[in-house]
Amino acid sequence: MAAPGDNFRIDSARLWDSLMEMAKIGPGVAGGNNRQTLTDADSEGRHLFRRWCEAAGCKMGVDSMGNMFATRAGTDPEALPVYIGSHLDTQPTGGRFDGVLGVLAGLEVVRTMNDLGIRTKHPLVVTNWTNEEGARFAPAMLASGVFAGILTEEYAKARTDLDGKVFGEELARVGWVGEEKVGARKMHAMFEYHIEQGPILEAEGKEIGVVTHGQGLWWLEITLTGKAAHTGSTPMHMRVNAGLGMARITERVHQIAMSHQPNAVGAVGQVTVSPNSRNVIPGKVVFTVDIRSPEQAKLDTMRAEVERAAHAVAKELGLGCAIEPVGHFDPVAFDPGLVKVVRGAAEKLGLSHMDIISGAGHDACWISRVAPTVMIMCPCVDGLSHNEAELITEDWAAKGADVLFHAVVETAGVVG
Ligand code: HGY
Ligand code: MN
Ligand code: MN
Repeated sequence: MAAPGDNFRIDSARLWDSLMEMAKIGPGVAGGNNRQTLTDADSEGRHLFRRWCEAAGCKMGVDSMGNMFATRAGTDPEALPVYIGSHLDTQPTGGRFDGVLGVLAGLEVVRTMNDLGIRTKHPLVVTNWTNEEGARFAPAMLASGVFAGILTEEYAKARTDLDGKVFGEELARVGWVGEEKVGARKMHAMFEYHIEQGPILEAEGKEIGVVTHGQGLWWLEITLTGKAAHTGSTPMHMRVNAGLGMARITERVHQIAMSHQPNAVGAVGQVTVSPNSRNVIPGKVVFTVDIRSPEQAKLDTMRAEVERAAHAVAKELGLGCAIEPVGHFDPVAFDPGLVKVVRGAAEKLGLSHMDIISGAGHDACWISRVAPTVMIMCPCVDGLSHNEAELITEDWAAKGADVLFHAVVETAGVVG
């Protein structure tokens, strides 16, 4: 027997329109987005989000890391808020839904509550976390990591991009240094709704992912130092080729991940070759290894194996080798009580669902250290993400937002 409100649904067309409107800001070259953190495009997207939130009656707060918090008042000002957050920044060749779906679905929950005249005991706070992607300024989940007390604000603001721009200066340049002390806010709960960014839900024909865990991650930045020399006149036995070293280590990273199947991954994503000239043997290569697993022991073993392999290759080729961890978080278990609420919402709505472990990292992984946190996922086409062709259907987007709506209503408590 349906209880009052069980038939409430968000406004699917309004959510989709907002996603398409936001996607016009910081367009990519192939239909996706390039709205990297603390660029003018990121700032333009933030202003649009602020306008939408204020039009929905929310009060916007911003902290010293640029994290944005749009508050819809509850009936009990003493009650800690329920947060609904994700990120508006994208990869350089990002999709239109990674992160954005979670922020705008949070706004849609507020808009739907306004439409239905729903009042909640706990306030709601729709959140945009600064620099989730870590593409421009490593590591990923930078501002949520500072909020959770894992990273210091000083470390974060000193991070530089490949052009040498400094995070703290860019945050000031775009005008998003807020008044609030980062991390001062306390939470009753936090929800993050996100596309899966993997193929499981679509392959299994499930509409909802109930995210029980997030896998852990290491980002290791490896610097190989050889000798730049002429590619034509330098005999092979006299070369000290940093590019060859990077290639061999890239292959070893792949082999190490494959040796830890079924749930380990590894790749090299970012490579800076110098002098990066067609007819010069690379004298120096700086590259980032990304390894992940939901199992702590496996993750730590892979890190040790990658470091051993890198030093062995460097020794073989006579290269200098320095390894710096530039990103890390352990596998995370989300709040079992909230996982149950999300699963119950999917069941109440009659949506097919399955428990899933998040392959990607998310702000929720850090926030779970300071508040009960859970994630909800919707499928994405071919599991493709961090690619401009990233795609979801309006139906998938709406069904996940309906689960978010019902889970938030249950957690925030409806009054009157
Ligand atoms: O790297 C990640 O997993 C996230 O997309 N930033
Ligand atoms: Mn994301
Ligand atoms: Mn991402």
